[in-house]
Amino acid sequence: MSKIIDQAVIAADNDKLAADLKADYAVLGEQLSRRGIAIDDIKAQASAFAVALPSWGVGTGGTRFARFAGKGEPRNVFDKVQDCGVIHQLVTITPTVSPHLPWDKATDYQELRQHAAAFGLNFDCVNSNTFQDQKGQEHSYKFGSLSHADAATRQQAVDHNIECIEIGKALGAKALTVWVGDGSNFPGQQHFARAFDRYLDSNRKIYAALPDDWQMFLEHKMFEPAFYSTVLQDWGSSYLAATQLGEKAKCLVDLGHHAPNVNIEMIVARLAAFGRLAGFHFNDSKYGDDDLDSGSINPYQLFLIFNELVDAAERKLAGFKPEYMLDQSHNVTDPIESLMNSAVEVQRAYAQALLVDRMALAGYQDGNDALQATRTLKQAYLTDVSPILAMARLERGGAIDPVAAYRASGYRARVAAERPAVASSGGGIV
Ligand code: LRH
Ligand code: MN
Repeated sequence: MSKIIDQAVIAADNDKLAADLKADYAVLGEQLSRRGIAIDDIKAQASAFAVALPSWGVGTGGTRFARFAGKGEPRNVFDKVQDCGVIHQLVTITPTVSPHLPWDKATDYQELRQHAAAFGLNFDCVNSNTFQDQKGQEHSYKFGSLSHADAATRQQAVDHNIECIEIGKALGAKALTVWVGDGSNFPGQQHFARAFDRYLDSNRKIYAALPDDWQMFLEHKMFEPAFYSTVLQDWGSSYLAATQLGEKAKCLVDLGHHAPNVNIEMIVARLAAFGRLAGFHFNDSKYGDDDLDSGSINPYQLFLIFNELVDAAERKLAGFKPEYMLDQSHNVTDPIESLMNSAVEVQRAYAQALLVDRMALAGYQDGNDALQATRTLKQAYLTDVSPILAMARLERGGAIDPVAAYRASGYRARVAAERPAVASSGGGIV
């Protein structure tokens, strides 16, 4: 595996931090053993944790108002994959990249696959895009795509998704995520039932093109770009659609696609219980689909979601194999630093959830001891698992402090010199 960052730079930074880390790890190990928990077991599970990187997340993001390009913006999917390689080298828990088409179109996908493999990366779930019109496109998606009133426009969107499956097969992916912005801005503009029927009919054609070992992830979203109704607006609509399509269709939960204060952890518990939890697009938000860094606004919600996931795994629910992906927009930070930090914050929530005393919790729940029940969760959440996560990184050849090692490497300055500067532009998330 070729190392993009000089391993000596990482080693030098680790050498400064290793002694303190070993001391902190020992102290935490002592604390956990008093709770009947073997710290090395938690480290082993945290070490095996993995979350996929969004190819579109390594470029600076923007809003509808503006996008302020950063230095060394990736020029193409090969640059994006190299930047993902830097992230994986330093945090060691992001072995896959989720591509987005046509943003990541290439002429030779075998070459792209080998390029990724050189950095220890594989390709994960492919994302289609029928929420923008491409140059020379025959039919516009202005009034929707898979649910469009016009059959030729729907067929064009179906064909694009089938092309994404073909490209995904060449990249070694095993799933397709379908998010559509289809909806309406005015009451009466769209017939809710007919639009949903058209959406289902189009997805049946995509579903029929799935290889046997593939899955199809339906991504619901409350609003934006439509501001009155969205065809796949909530988890209920997604569950209905998935159960109409077949076993290979599941419901993907993007944390930012819910109204503020929605109990997302309960949605996760429901979808897991009925075998339709596809996985996640992790991010954080305070108002809308803000696509902020995971764990940056509401880390307790992220923990509560993983509390449900660990519970589901321990209860060995049928078909429970969720895919973990980040889906964020980095408008004011170095995307590589944000993605490294976010991957670790998602891993942190998982490790904290492993510390929950589930026997005690079940007892308090069955005994209606609400206070002791919630304190049992808080004890796990309030445990600083940083030494476990850092020790796992160190033992896998990563950085104890990924951001410090990254900054010491001068990688951003290096690619800024190699890659032509990109002018800031009008709106758009990428
Ligand atoms: C829609 C979404 C979807 C992606 C896009 C980049 O808001 O979450 O997952 O296709 O962002
Ligand atoms: Mn998403």
